[in-house]
Amino acid sequence: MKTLRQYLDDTPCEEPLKDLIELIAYQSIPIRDAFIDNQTYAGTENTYGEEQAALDKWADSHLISVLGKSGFVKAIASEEQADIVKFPDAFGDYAVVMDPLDGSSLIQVNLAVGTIIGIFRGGEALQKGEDLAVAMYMLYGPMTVLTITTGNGVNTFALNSEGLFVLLKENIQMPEGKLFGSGGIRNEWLSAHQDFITLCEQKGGKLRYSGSFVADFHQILTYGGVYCYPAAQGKPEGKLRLVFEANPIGFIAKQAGGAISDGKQDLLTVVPEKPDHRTPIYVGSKSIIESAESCMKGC
Ligand code: FDP
Repeated sequence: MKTLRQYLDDTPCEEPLKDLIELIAYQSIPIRDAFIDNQTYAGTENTYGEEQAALDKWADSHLISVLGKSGFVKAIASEEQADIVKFPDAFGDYAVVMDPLDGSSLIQVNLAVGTIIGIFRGGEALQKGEDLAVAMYMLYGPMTVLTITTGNGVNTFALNSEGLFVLLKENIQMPEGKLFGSGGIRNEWLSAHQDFITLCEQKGGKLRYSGSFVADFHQILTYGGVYCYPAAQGKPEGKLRLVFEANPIGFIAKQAGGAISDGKQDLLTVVPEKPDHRTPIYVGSKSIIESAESCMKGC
């Protein structure tokens, strides 16, 4: 079976980028090993005022330490850091954007959570999503899987018993499926979003929402449909972040034939204003995202 390295060797990626991708992908092993000792909350809040899980903090400091020492990376924008972490002496010129542990509320209940990563060339972390060189996530479910694009299609690898990522699914295309899941509190949804969810139901859609963006997206990538975390009354920016969550996942969605939108525009074309730029998110099969945009138009 083709290993991650063999796959990377077939891409036009430059050698340091291949090394950086492998380095990050295999951090899934120590991160997964850290679950057992980091089950609860850390007693601290991140820059967004959200309670940090111990594993959020562990994965964040682990990845920053490994990437800092590697010399490949000039800058890291992490969901768990208020400011961009800089490595001016790095020999490499990549910038990494990351959500070290997405879906933290599910750690204690042993549902799937993941690590979301984007890599830019040029050492600058606040770039448009469409300019990503690489988008990937490691999903810690019954298997540990890596879904990755380097801009030439989407592939998923599974970590085998020898600790190697081997190809599981090649050239993934997202079907026009009917799953839908929406975050937020129904009573606080805008009426246009309510209309969109009603439309999904009228079209025979089936509700699927776990509370882990990366896991819910993995399901949408496989079966088709839509994941959304909308704007709400008093929260026009929604909950999720453009830089660490929407852009890497949206880049993968687009490479698989899907789309990502804030309800009005392709999120991959938006220049981030700051690391913690939040945005409403609709990501999934192309025609459902078009329906979301028609419902949200003018609201
Ligand atoms: P979490 O804060 O637990 O890391 O953006 C973070 C996120 O989870 C997403 O992974 C998830 O889809 C969403 O928030 C869950 O929010 P709700 O608890 O409001 O549903």
